[in-house]
Amino acid sequence: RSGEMSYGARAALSSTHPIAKRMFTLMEEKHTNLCVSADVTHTQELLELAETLGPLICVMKTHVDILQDFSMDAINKLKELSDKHNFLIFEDRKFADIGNTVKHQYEGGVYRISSWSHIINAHSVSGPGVVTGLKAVGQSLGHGCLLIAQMSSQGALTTEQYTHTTVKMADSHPDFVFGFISGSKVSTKPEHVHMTPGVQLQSGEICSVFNLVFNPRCFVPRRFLGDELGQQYTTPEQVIRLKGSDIIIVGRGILSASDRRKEAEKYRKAGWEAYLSRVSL
Ligand code: 6AU
Repeated sequence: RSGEMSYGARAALSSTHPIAKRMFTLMEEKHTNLCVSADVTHTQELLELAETLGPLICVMKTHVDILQDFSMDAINKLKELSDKHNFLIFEDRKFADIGNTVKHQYEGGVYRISSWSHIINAHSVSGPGVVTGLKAVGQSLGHGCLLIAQMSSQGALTTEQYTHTTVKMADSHPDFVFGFISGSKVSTKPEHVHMTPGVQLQSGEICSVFNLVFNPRCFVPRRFLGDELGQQYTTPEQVIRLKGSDIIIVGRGILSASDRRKEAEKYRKAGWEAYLSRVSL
């Protein structure tokens, strides 16, 4: 079962997509299954994150449409840092339209995502045309796509049937789709990569006096709480060891810390140790 195979062994399978191969290989080399979600609004901060956290991560996930000062110059610097520190770039664009539209969105516009992002993701809701459209642009560039099979947010419409159909869609496009965004392992194929958002280490919250008085929910561990806008959190240990996912995606867990590098190292260690305990089961 894929849960018991090492990342290295999965990289070596002949059916593993080149991007997944690269990912599994660098994960094994750098001892990391941490993807940082660089949800910042200025390019300088994005580049600082890439420089300081680069050695600790396997993937840097971006939302370039929240940058106030997006420029191709900044993107070129990000590309240099991805080479320097050996991590992959994942633009979390969540394509979700008909094939012809997503093709243009991926290739053109202001961001020209296909010219710099190794990885993109897409919702499967519009049917397989979304993959065909994206593949027409990304495949020849050697890029890969993740399908969103489950979402971390409260009330998400990704039912069991939806997830199942999404996995089948991925199976029909092994030359472009190499894995999933999901809360748990949804595919039994060891060549598929599973990346999970909604991760925080903290399992309890130190309540302020104000919260003790006015917010009884502060007695509930933070991972059950989320962020007031529907996000829900689980821990690296749960995600990697119990749910059988491969990569933890962490945004605010790291970004809101005063020492981001130190915090990222905690997540890298927690994710890696959970992986080691899983493969030695
Ligand atoms: O750690 P957070 O909560 O600060 O950030 C989580 C990141 C955000 C979301 O846009 C993204 O992960 N995300 C996704 C992705 C990666 O596709 C899917 C999902 O279901 N939930 C989720 O939070 O940048």
